[in-house]
Amino acid sequence: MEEQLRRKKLLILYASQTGNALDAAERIAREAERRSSPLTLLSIDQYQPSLLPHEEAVIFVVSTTGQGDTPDSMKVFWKYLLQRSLSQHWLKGTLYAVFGLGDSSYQKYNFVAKKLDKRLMDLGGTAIVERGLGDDQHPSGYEGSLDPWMSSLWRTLNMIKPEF
Ligand code: FMN
Repeated sequence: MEEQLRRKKLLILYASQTGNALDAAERIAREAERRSSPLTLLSIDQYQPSLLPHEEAVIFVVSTTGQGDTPDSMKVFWKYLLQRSLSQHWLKGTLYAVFGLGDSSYQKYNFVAKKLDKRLMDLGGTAIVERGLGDDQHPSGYEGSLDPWMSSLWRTLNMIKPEF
């Protein structure tokens, strides 16, 4: 039953307050399509978090807003993930990658991506690559780190999951 629920495709979930994380997620999706990887692209509030353990590989693209706060669209998802009843094996077998969008002039720089990455790891998920952090202060904006991060993501995915 569990195996049936597992979809052999890449899931890209984004959480954006003003649109940048959506743009970044669309770039990742276009690159996945170019590589003929079947994928689903969704805003995180369109996704049922209880299904996460059934996914094979999930890419999160999340921005930080307010003072280190999650975008509004991520509130329900984040609350779900913080439940103490979830075990440290909950995401065993699920690959994930996190790309964050933030601004290093804020004290809580990329707080949401950092917190999400840690929580996914604590729940037993396996990081495909080290989290990527986009910075508005970079001369090329978040794209300055998105490009090298994507290269490393595809290179590693290719090795561990050639079907992606
Ligand atoms: N970036 C951070 O790293 N930490 C913050 O606490 C933070 N707060 C922000 C608050 C506001 C009101 C705005 C406009 C931006 C803030 N940022 C912060 C920068 C955004 O994360 C960055 O501009 C990002 O690209 C926005 O992505 P989005 O359009 O997908 O929401």
